[in-house]
Amino acid sequence: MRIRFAFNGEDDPHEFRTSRSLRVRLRRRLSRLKYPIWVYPVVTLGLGWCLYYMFWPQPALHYDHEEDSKPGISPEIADVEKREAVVAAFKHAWAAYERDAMGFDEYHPISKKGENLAHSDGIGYTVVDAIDTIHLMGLEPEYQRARSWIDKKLNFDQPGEFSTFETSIRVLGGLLSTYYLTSDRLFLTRAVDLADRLITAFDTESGLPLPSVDLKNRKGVADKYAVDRVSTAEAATLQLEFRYLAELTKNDTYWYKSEHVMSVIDKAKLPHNLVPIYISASQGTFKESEIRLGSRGDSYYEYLLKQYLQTAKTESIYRKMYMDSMQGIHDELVQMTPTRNMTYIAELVPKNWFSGDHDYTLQHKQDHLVCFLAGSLMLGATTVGAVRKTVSVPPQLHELSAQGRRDWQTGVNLLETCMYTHETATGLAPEIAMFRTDKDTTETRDWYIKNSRPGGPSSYDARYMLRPETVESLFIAWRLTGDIRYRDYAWGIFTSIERYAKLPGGGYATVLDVDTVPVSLDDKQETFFLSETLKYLYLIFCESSVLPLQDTVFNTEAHPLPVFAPTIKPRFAI
Ligand code: DMJ
Repeated sequence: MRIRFAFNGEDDPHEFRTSRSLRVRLRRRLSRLKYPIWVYPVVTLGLGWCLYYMFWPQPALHYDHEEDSKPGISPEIADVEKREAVVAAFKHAWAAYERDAMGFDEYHPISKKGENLAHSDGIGYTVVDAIDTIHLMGLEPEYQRARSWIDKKLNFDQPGEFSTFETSIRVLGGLLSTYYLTSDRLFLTRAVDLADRLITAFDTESGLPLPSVDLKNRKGVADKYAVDRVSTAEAATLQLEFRYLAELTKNDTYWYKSEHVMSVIDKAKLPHNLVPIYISASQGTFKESEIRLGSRGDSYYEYLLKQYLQTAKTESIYRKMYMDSMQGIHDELVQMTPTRNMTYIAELVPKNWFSGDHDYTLQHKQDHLVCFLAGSLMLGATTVGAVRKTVSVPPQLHELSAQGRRDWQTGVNLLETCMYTHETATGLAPEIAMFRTDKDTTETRDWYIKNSRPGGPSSYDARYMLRPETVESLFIAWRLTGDIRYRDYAWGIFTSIERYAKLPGGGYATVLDVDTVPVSLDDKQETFFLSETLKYLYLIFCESSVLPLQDTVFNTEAHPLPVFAPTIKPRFAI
């Protein structure tokens, strides 16, 4: 039987009867409905909308860069022109932010909008993170405008939850480095105001800082999902900033509160001297969690070395902690691929979650973040691992201890692996690389991106979010070796960024899949692109006398701070 609604007399009477009885049945059904009829389509549409946003890949900008954005710069061009090209890239990114989102914490370059981190005004995330790069690049009008915003508009009296770690490394770090570079007291005054608010995060049973702070109400805020949980790297990556501020102001509270964290972690660390990524804020003991040099683990190791260097190698406790942990990394995490013998740093994953037995299994995964370690190992080899006060450029074998030689070699090899992960369709490296352990593999690369295939739907691991870690290590490697190869690598990465992440209308955006061309872009220009990636690229093409490594420590956000002989007596010592 055909069923259809018939509303005009020309239709067949049989059909009319059928449709009339259907309408009666429908009316009866409708009268039995629990809610008014309009509720049902509204709820269905609402549900559909939610599912769409939860599971459907978000619309991204598809932009075919092949046609109009060839790098346009021949490989033979001089270093000074390369440096100028990096400055032009910085201006392209900054001008778009200034035009569309000045003062907002973060920038979305495709929608051309700014966004703040909390339900309050911005706290200078982008402006303060970028201002020392602006100053270094000699961009005077831009510098004056950014300074004026910090002078007139920046206000830390903001309610909401601000990450203790991110605010310390980006905002406190940016203020302190700009003070160091310019001696302008505006930056110091602002740094003290911010630090006095941040320091309240350390008021916990163990003295470890809570992950967030309400800056207005001067109160630490616990992790919403696991109240007692603190990230190890986040707790142990504030010390350079607070120690320098303590030295400048002679207020030793900044020093002792941040130093105490190091003693808590030292007491809790495991026999191999490596640290799980989570620690208990109340107990000061490690929680069963991954051990890795990637997210939430990385800068703990970075700051061990840098705390030793910051105070002119006067605090041997950090030298010891650094050396012990590098031994642990070599014993437990350093791996080599079976076909191309590429060195990478694997992770340890708990076998029995929540058991607290710290029994682990190896996972052959390396975050892009891990690439900081290549330069850090090389820097460590020429300082902690040196048998003489100064070492040559490049270092000679006899100038390094056995451990120094080992770390140098691992650093050099790891940097080659990081470059190897740039062997993609775009020349950019993914957020996470997995390494093949199978010797008989027929694949061309002995690493891969999980859940991703070129041209297919991209996974989180496949993205390049304008991160700096490889160029950071290339910068250190260039300074320590003078090997032109590292400048060439850096230039290659820069031209890929220009080609694939640059937006013609201004700004740069995250590439969603490094292995798929034409690329799709995500609407985000991370602040570390301005403070780190472009700064390190710029410095690679500068003379080595600009911020020389022996006088400068770069905080984890690439903010340069000075090496100094401390006047405050450390309490945590061997
Ligand atoms: C930066 O914010 C810092 O370097 C941090 O330590 C981890 N990495 C991001 C950029 O990738």
